[in-house]
Amino acid sequence: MTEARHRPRRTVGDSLEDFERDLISNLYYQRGTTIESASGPDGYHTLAVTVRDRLVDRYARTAAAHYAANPRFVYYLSAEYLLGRQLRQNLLYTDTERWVRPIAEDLGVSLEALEVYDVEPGLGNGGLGRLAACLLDSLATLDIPAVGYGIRYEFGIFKQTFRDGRQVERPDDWTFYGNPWEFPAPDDRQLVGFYGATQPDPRDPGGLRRVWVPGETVRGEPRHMLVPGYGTQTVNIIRLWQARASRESFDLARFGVGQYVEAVDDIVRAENISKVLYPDDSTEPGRELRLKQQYFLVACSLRDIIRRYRLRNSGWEHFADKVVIQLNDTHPVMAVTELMRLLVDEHGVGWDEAWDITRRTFNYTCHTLLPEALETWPVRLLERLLPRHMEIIYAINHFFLEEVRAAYPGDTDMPRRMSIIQEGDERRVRMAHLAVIGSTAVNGVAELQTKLLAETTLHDFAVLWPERFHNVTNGVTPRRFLRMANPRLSELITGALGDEGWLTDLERLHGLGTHADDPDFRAAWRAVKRQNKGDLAAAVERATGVLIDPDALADVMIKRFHEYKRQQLKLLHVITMMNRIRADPQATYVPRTVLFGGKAAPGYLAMKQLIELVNAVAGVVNTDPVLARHLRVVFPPDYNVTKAQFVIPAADLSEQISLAGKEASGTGNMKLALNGALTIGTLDGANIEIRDRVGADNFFLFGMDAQAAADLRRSGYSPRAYYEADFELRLAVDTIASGAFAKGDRDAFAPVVDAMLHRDEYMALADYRAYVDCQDTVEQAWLDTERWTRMSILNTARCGFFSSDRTVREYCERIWKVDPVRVNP
Ligand code: GPU
Repeated sequence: MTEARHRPRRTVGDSLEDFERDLISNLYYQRGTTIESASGPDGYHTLAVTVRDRLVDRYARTAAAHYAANPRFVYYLSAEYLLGRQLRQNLLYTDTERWVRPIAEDLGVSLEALEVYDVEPGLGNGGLGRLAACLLDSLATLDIPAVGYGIRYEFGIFKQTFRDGRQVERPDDWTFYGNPWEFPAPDDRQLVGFYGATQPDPRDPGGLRRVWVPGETVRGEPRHMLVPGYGTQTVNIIRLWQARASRESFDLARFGVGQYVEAVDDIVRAENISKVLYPDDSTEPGRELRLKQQYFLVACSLRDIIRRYRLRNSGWEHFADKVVIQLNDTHPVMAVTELMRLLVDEHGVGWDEAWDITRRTFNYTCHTLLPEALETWPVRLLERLLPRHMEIIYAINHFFLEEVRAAYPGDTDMPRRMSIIQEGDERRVRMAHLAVIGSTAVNGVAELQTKLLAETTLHDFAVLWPERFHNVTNGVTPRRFLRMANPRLSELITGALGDEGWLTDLERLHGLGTHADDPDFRAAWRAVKRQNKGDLAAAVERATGVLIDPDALADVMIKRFHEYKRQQLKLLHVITMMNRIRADPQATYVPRTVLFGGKAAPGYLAMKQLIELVNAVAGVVNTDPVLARHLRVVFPPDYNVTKAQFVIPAADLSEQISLAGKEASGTGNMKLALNGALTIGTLDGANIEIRDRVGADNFFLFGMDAQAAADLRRSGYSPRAYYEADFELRLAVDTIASGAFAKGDRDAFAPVVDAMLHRDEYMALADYRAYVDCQDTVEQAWLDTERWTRMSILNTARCGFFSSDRTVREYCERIWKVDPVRVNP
């Protein structure tokens, strides 16, 4: 076992010459071409694998160190990951960009030109998926032994395009050019069963152990991607499962009689499981294939976790000491029943011992306060698709309800409320209840949400088991969202603080506080923002054809379209600005660019109409010479992680205007504040914690708090009353109703108007006046350039808390109880 045999490539002592030699060799032997005839994809792929190989070396050493230490591992189960582009990140993490630049220059190609082939894996919808990616980044950076498990969707989140302003979805064929970042591991494939029936196990007559004979089996083949830590040797992995038909699926009999297409029916059905990501954010369509995806992820991952456990351990008594599994929302919660099934049915562990192991292994993160986002599955569907799991759920529920009855003797309502089974015309399984019952720790993702969870959604559980409930406020990785997204600001920060230590110790940004009063530093700060805005203006022009003024206030609302996030409120403000300019075109106005970014779920018709309206308003504003002098509205399509990295560094104003009590946390709010944008926001989610840290003077607060919103709803909310009482609001709504954004067609946006005036589920009209007045305060602050700059610097300086390194440290200490394992160079 010589070093050389295990380490064909040395990253220590690696040089520009080594790198260049590897590049040429990879181009030649992997792409079968030469510099003279290489295409763009050839160049990208070659650079990618050359950088990747540096990480492979670290990964091999990480795996060896983990094997030797046999540590406790964190397994993160998530149906979504939004990793973002890989090339720049891996250049940064291997510190090889300094070589690639001169080599590329030599060859007459630019890194930027190659980067167009670096397609981000869009394996998620929004905040939940991006959080998973940030946590994995921080886990590796903190040297925590961890594996992320997910699904390798063949098609990720759809590409958003606009046709006549309407959202049109196109498939995201993200592996079209191949994906140089992943490694297939077919040896670690797993078989997953569906359907079929259960029968008694002769080894346990009349007992809880049973045999499940599935009616369909599907293979899961893993591929992994490397997840490097920053400033450390650790490289962890994320394992993504792809569904493949099992060998028996090919119907030779049919093929033999000429039914070639029918012969592959089962193959197609099996492989459909990982075909496409469900494009719903926070609201579940509840379809059978989605449940199949969830169980597929869970079944493959648990078997893999057990396989890994058994590499160094035997028996079950240490399982929960070596394994901790984090359930990212309810999507992977079937893992609780699957682990019970594996232990009891397949490994013959007694029920009580299996339950103890299971409960000690799992923890659950809840990312919502919306009741409709808490998944439930029809009992009848589960009985058919996963008959054994349904039996196990009944058994778990039985023992649990005994506990509830013992705790509340004589109370018949409590067992009904807490039961895993929701009774009614269609009986359903409440996945959140199963998650809480099957976990050691349950956490919310910001202080307010955790508090409201314990007071409302999960109140009964918080009373029964207060010790299970925790808050772990979300965070974001400063590597991607500050260093990579905003290199200019990063350089300024590093210059001011003396070194790059802040990249892994973000609280050091506090050191910028003293520079906030230095006029030269402020000027430099403004210059960075101005340059970033110039870059954004160029990108926006390319994407939309609309010219924007880099000196205008850049007001951004970037997030999924959802009623509770209240893009409609932002739009009412835009229309109010329009109406004011029209009423008095000679007055002076603060020039403003309003940038929207975000997708709507394809089935979410109200939000698709709102997108259409945003585009229609943009069309009117940008082409009206009077309006366009002061105001521009842009909506670059297909907002994703890559675009976030462009927009965030250029933002002056961050719109975080959800109805208080609805946004669990938000993470875009953190990214924007960290990049020096000032927030206009409600007391919702992590906005509250941002404001607490940056200071009330450096945050534009408006609107009802969660209590006021709940009170108003209870007292009977009437949007119409607000409409009638406020002249500007009435004018804004009437402008939409008049057909002004639809060439006079009054019907075009009637449903939007109708929803505002008659339902307004998230009470945008009630917060309108406070919001518009607060926007006036924003403009006053903007006019005082020095003051604004100071506020901006202080936002960055005081947002160190929102590093996902801090988030992961809290999970490690309070929930996972894991320690780092260092990897030697
Ligand atoms: N979130 Br539930 C999603 O992005 N998708 C979901 O299905 C659910 C929650 C978001 C929350 O809306 C957001 O407030 C939070 O910051 C994010 O998860 C990460 O916790």
